[in-house]
Amino acid sequence: MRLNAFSVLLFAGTAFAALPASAAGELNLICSADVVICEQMKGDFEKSHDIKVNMVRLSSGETYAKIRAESRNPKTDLWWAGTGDPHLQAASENLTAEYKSPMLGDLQEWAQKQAESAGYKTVGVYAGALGWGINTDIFTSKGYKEPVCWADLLAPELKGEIQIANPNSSGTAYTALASLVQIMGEEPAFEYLTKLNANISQYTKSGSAPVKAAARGETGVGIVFLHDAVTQIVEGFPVKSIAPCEGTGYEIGSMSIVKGARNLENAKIWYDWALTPEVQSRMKDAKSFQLPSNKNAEVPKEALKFEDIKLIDYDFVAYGDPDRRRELLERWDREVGSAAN
Ligand code: S7P
Repeated sequence: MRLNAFSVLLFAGTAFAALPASAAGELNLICSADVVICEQMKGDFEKSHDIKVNMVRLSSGETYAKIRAESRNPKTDLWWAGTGDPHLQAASENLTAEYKSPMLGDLQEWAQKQAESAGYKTVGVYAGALGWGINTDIFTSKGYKEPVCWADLLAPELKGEIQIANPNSSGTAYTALASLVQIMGEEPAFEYLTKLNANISQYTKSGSAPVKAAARGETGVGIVFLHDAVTQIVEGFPVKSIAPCEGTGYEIGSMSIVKGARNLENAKIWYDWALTPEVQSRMKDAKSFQLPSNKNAEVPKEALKFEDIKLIDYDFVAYGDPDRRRELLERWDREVGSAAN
């Protein structure tokens, strides 16, 4: 059969009409995990969908600030990954949109709870516990004692040997701040952080930077998520991961659709896709070793098991509250950040 110009147009129009309006186009994405997994996710998604992903990598606190600043004219459609607290803070300020993915029922209880507590304006995509990674070569050559408890990080011999991120920009560091407040109580936690400041050489912008610095021998200790320390171990660096003896906090890494997203249907397509077991099982290929939220996803053999770590009952509702965030960060700036070297 030969098609004339009219029938081609008619055919094209019919075919186009049969597709969902969102089957092509763009998606403006902020990714708050490590850049390697961000690139893998973007690549995999673009291979399997006719949607171009415009991605930027920003730390969790930076993303929250950007989404807030753009709330009247959102430029971002979807925020994938990053610690759950700022996602909850964004949800409670109505900066993110309610969406109940058909995948919800396949998720772990902690991921469903995260969604429920935020009126389905966010959802859990992975989980990981906080701790630190030490450079074992530095510890051996300098004869330092391995810190196994938060209290050990105050040892005078560790002066200038520790890095942690700034909790204003980094979700990892905000999790550390909120965890210490929950473990010790607010006054003792700030006393502790003031003392710890003497041993901190740098407050980095990104959460995983401290353990990357430790891996390369630029610092002895990086306070980070334990899975970020495991990544460096798997890369072959002389790093050991340590979960603090007093107990520690954890993250529910989350995902949210921005309210007023210009590419809403595409954002939903990514959202459902990112919750599938296939996608979550691929995270380990980017050496991303968090615990996946889909019950049917493969748990990487390198992932640290929550049962082996003394975890606190992290209060996501209280520390995911925007006012609580503001209070803690203002106090941190006054008492710790302003005194930093
Ligand atoms: O690297 C993976 C990971 O630790 O990065 C996220 C975290 O928010 C890092 O970004 P920040 O700079 O905001 O700290 C975590 O959610 C994730 O597990």
